[in-house]
Amino acid sequence: EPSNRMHVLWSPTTLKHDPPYEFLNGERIQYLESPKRVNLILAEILKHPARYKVTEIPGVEVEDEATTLDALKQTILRVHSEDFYDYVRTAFHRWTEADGERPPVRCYLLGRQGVKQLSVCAAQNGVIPETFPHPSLLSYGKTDWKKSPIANAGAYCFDLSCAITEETYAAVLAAVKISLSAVDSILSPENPAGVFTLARPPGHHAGIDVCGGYCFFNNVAIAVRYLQKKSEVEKPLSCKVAILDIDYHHGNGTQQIFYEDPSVLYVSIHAENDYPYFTGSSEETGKGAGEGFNINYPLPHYSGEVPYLNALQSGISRIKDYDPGYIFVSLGVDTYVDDPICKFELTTSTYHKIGRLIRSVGRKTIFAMEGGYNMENIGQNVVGVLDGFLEG
Ligand code: OKP
Ligand code: ZN
Repeated sequence: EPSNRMHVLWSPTTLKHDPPYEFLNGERIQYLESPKRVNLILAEILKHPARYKVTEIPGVEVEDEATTLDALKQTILRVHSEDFYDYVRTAFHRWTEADGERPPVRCYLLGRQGVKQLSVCAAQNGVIPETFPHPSLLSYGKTDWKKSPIANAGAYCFDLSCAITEETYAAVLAAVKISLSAVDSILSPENPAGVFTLARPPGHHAGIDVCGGYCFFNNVAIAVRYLQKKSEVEKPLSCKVAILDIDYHHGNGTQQIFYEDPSVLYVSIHAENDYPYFTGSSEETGKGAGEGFNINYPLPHYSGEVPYLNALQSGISRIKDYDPGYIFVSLGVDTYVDDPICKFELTTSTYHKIGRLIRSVGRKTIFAMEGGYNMENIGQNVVGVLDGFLEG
């Protein structure tokens, strides 16, 4: 008999990733994907101990047993390339140690008085790209961009939102660990109907060998592979999984990872003509054996509850037809009417309805935190979805 308390997993180590800024419309602004988001959601969840069982997951320290770290790495490598993994792991230290003593990398301000050295340096700001070794520019083949830490950033990022600070690697590993613990939890004898991974950085934009959109490792994709491997031992080849991505933005990374895989159905509802601008069309339906197992619902800007729930009903009926063993929900609440960077018009009451609809599929469900940037309502909106699921 499934327990009706939802398990919530989080880790204080995820709060350590805290880059100072990002760019929006060419302007430097405060980093929107901030640690505060987790604190606000957690505070809201802790108000309801009868419905949520909260567990703190310890982070992985670099000094941790080599075997623990290696097992985690091998699990991540089922999704990401090793070159990319090594970029995320080493970028900060490669860059700041490039010239010997730290911090050697300084920023300069070009002003009317000439070049002025600033006190700010890369050690605080984190590693972000400065140039992009674009494939069409590499035809000479004699200059090795891999030697340059800064060119590496350009090669492994598709935007400027993924600064790698000294603490970033620890935080992204903790996010992966939370995601794997959620799988362990849903397969445990306690058998909860739902688990929520309150992790950050988010994951759905992270592709096989590229980060972007605040995402480094694709938490959901890694957890899906881990679940499939774990359940394969008991029931060979029986583990079909559906991913329902309800973040405002298209999960280009998740789509890429499973595009040719019929064992994972990816369904996304997102804004059309919006970030990341190069994926998310309804004509992207999968490839090869995966044809028909990728379903996109792009909706116009300013869509509200009615078109949103229509798309969700349709997506949910496709998921029911697919008949997965498990559902992962990439849960973004940046669809909220007052989100600072998004243009949908959902209200807090819509989130309850979304949760209830997800429960109607009747499958074990792992909710994974993705986006949502309105600090006044993020807690209520996330708990709205989870409460709706619990109320069924
Ligand atoms: C991440 B998630 C454009 C800035 C866009 C990135 C948005 C990432 C959203 N210049 N910022 O899906 O909520
Ligand atoms: Zn988003």
